[in-house]
This record gives sequence, C-alpha cells and structure tokens, in this order.
Amino acid sequence: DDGYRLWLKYDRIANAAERQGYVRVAQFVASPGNTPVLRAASAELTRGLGGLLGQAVPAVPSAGSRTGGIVLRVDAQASAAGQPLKAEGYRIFSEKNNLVITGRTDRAVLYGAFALLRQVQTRQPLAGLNLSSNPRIDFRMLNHWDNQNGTVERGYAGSSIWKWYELPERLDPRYTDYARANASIGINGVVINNVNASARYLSAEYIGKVAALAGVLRPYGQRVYLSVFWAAPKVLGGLATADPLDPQVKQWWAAKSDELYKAIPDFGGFLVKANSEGEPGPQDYGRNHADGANMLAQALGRHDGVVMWRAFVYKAGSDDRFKQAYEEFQPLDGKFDPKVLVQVKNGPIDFMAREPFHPLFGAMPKTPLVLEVQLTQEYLGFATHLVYLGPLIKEVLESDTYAKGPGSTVARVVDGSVDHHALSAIAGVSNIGSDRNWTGHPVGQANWYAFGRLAWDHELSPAAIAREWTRMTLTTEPAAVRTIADMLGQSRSIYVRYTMPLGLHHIMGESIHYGPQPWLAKAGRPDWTAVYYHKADSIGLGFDRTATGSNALALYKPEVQKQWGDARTCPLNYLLWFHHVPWTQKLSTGRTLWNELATRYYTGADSVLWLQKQWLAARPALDPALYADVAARLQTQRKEALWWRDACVLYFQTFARQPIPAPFAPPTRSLADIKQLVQLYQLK
Ligand code: BDP
Repeated sequence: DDGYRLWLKYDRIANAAERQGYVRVAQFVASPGNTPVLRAASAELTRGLGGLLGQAVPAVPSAGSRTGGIVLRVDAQASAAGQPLKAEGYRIFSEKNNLVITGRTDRAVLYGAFALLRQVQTRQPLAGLNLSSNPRIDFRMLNHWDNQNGTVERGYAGSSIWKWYELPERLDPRYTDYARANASIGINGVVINNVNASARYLSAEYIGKVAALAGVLRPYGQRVYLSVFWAAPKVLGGLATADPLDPQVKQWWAAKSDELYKAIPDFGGFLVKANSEGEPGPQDYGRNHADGANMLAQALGRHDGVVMWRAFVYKAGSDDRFKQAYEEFQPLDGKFDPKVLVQVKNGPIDFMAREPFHPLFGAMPKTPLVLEVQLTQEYLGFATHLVYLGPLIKEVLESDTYAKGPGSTVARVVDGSVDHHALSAIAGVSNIGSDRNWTGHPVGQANWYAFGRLAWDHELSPAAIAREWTRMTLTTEPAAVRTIADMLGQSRSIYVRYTMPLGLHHIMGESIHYGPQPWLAKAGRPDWTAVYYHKADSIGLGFDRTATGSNALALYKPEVQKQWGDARTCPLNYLLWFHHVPWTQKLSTGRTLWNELATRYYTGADSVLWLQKQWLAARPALDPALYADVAARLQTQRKEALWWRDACVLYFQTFARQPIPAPFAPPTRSLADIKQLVQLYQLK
C-alpha cells in the first residue's frame, strides 16, 4: 500500500456476512444527478460502495418502486430534530426501505454521502440509520504555503501538488483526488498559495490557471482563495504606491476583483499577511491593518467574497513578542468591515508544540476571528516524528477565554456563538505535497483528517477521530486499532516531553526550525533566538510574564490569570511560559525543577521506544510496506529524541549545576559534541 488512497481506500470488506449485511441496504444509488456536486456525490458512493461490497452498485436517476438502496435528495425544507439544517448540514434516514441522504443544498448531500461511506468504512450498521450533522464553522479552510516555483514553505512532503507550468491545459488527476479527500472531511475552502505571496498569482496568466483549478474543486464543494502580495498594485499595476487610501490603488484592487470573479464566479476571497516578517503592508504608508483590510473588502464590492487578514505580527518595540500582535490588533476591534475576518494563530508565539491560547481570542468581540493551526510539522518533527495533532488542536479549541463568563471557549469564540457573528472560519496550514502518500509521514494524513473533522465539529474527541482514521486507513482489526489509536493519542505529549517540556518554547534550531538549539543567542532579531525565551540563569529557568516580568499575563481575563499566575499552582505544561522558576523549587510532582526537567527529557525520549513497541505489536494487522515505512521513521525519531534530550539536559545543566537525577544515566556525549552535530545540521 503506497498510501495514495488516504482514508478513501474502499477495499472489499473481508467478512462475507458483514458484507452481505451492507449489500442488503445498498443495492443502488438513486440521484437526480442534475448538478456537478450531486454527480460527484453519487460517483463517490458507487465507487466506494462498489469497492467495499465487492460488487457493482449501479447509479440510477430515481428509486421508483425499488427498495434497499440509497436515495440522494436536495430538499430546501430539510430539517433534523425539528430544526432546519444549515446550508451544508445533512441528514441520513430510512424511508420506505431506502436510505435517504438529504440536505438543503447539493453540498450538504455530498457531505452526507461521505458520512454514509464512513459508516461502512468503520463498520457501523446502516439499517435504520438516523444521523444528522451541521458544521459548526462556516469557512473550513486549508491554507497552502505553496510557491509558484513548486516549493512549499515549511513543506516536508515533496513539492507543491499544483503544477503551474501544466495549467490550465492539463489537470493532473491528483487534483480531483485532493478535492475528494477534502470534501470527505468537510473542507470547503482552499487558499492555494503561500502567505508570503508572489504578485504573479494576480496576473491574467495565473488567474486563468487558478480558474482551471477552481473548476476541479467546485464539484467537491470547495472555493479557491488567494494569498495576496500587498504591493501588487505597484509590482503588477505599475502604480507609484500601494497606499490603501489612494484612489488609484482602490480602483486597481476593485478592477482586479472584477477580473477574478469574471474568471472564477465563486472565488472565495483574499488572505493577507501584511507588515509581518518583512512583507509590505498598509503601515508602509502610515495606515493601519483595518485601513488595509477594509479597502480590500470594499474592493470585493458586491462579490460574495471575504478578506482573511492575518494577525501574525510582532513588530520589535515592546519587551515581549507574546504581547505584540495583541497590542497592534486589539485596539482595532470594531473598526473592520463586515467582510473582514482576522486570522489568529493558536498561540501567541508561533506554532510551538504547546502554547497557551492566543490572548486575542476573547479580546476582539466585534471581529470574527479565524483560528489558524499548523498541520505541517514545522516545529513538530517535520515528516519523521510521529505526532498526531488532534489533541493539540482540541486543546486550543477547549481553552476557556472567559470572555463572556465560563464556557467562552476558543471554539465558541471562533464558531461565532460567543459574540453572535455572521461569519466564522478556521484554517489549517496544509501538510501535503507531491509525495506519493501526500504527507511524507503516513500519520501526517491523520492530521489533515483530524483538522477537517474538528473544523466541522469541534465537539468531536481526538481519540474518536484517531480510531476512525485508523479504521479507514490502516486496519479494522480491533486490537490493532486500539494499539494505534493509543500511540496517536500519546504522541504529541511524548514529543513535547523530549523537546520543550514544562512550557519551554522556541528553543529549536535557527531558520530550519528542526532539532535543538537552546544555546542560540544571536540571530537576525533577539526574538528569533532561544535565550530570549528560556532565560536560563544560575537561579532558574523560564520567562516571567507575570506582573514582576513582562506582564503578558494581564492580556487574559482574570480567571485565566488566576489559573496561570501563581508558579505554585500553574499547570506544569505552562509553567515556564509564565514563570522564571528556581532550579531548586519543588514542583507538584515532588521533584525540583531541575529533576523534573531532566526526568521529562529522559522519559520522553524513552517513550519513543514505547511507540516502537506498539507499532510492532500492530504489525500483523498492517500492510507490510506501510509498516516498514513508519518503523523506519520511528528509528529516526528515537535517534533525534536522544539528540534533543542530550542537547537540552547538557545545556541547561551548565546553569543548574546539578547532576542528572537517578535512575537516569548521564549522556555519553558532551555538549560540544552535540553543538557540532547541530551546527552541521544547520549548514546551508
Ligand atoms: C512561521 C514560519 C514562516 C511563515 C510564518 C507565517 O517559520 O515560514 O512564513 O510563520 O506564518 O512559523 O507567516
């Protein structure tokens, strides 16, 4: 198995009795087939059921008097439990011995079709099925950081899947399989290019290519969006300025929007990274983010599109990068056009393996906020470490901002229910590329999958999603499913333990962001170093963000401050995010900070041995090629976990000046050895 088919494998159900049970209720697919989306839905059902049941399941225009089949039906009045369904919500129910998949739009029926297939793929009964589901968030987006030259920023799975030089004439069949995978998990929007954008995407030549891609995604319910380069009116339009208040600039963007909508009538809108990490933006002209975002929103005019404006900014100035996005954006709350959403990363720094939730969540009640999470594992082991991100995404979704009292979770801020917003969105930075199996690490597929499932319904549990993905992708053998789901469930905490335990952050290698480099003290900016964040000294470790330090904690509501504000009661996972803790301080585990730190590095690295053991235990239930692929990556992971462990304990030991606690054996290599290894690794 080369992994290309993802979780849409549709292999024949081996157990004949089980298969027969499904055959009885899935003898045909009846669909009016009068829209491309409905045709895609019935094609997927006939393909999927045909494979799973090992016999042809014909498509017919209507059920007539036949029973024992599946009926697709768009019904403007469709409801579930007395409530009208949302535009994309579906319901599956029995009627006259047929299973009806219904919804108010053809897209809803498409999602229902995939839900029905999932029932069979995970071996749930179909007879008497009564299932309904509404998406909780409207715009469920993948953000590709793909460049026009085929590279992918922070991509570890080959190059971009978009072949610009072949477009618009040749449409790689892979685009359709990509669209099917997205649709199966409810993703309905795709930003196709990097936030560090090239103006070229807005040229007439590229708009034609993008329109061709949009044509492939449309039958699968996905709209395309573009990341835009702020200075495009200059670079492409030949104007002297990109000032958002300049009439010619406004006109240029309005004309560009018209051009885009002419080619792509359902174009989704713009994603913007401005005045961030060297990108141009409205501040270059003395304007603010709202001036820029609103001008673009107005340029969209009567077209049905939105602007997603990123809040990933950290202008040097204030003493703590943690506070900088908040300082720039929070005062703009209430100043944005209704078509603007502000896109905020899950944490205040940058996609670390664990961050407290971003303080902007709950602090901008008048602005719809998009939650941005990173599926590509820039800071989580690229494509060699097995890290299932379901728990990370869920952790931020569940975090309580207390914005409108208890229960004002990030999930409810984002889905619009806390502040009653008309628009809601969530974005995952894509982890896919041209590798045959899409994600490099086979388990990377689970991260794409889990993102989509949680974007649709943030109430789902990451453990249930892990089991579902495992059954659909790897094996249905119950013991193996349990073993693998358990590995997935633990994998992110294991990664945190051997890299950045107790709330350490940003101590990774410079520029490539791989491996440990806690000694990094000089970089392009102080807040790109490691020492800026861990602040190790002879007394202790960690960034004091309480009132005696940067006071970033004050950006949160009092209830949150209370949770994290006292070093004696702060959960250990966040301890060094907020406190400079003495090496000798006793923690709630009964160990001193130094002993706890060392213990976590050692047990974390040893947990990779546990992952290896689990994987071996599941082997009989797995495809041999896939087994071997992950087993090899786990070897790399073990080697690198030891690398992280040794680098960090040896380096921090120079401050703590204490022995490695029993029962752990001190590293056999020196800090100098490790530094040399890291230096070689960082060579360009
Ligand atoms: C950082 C990445 C950088 C991205 C940036 C962003 O290192 O490559 O361009 O985020 O999100 O994590 O804009």
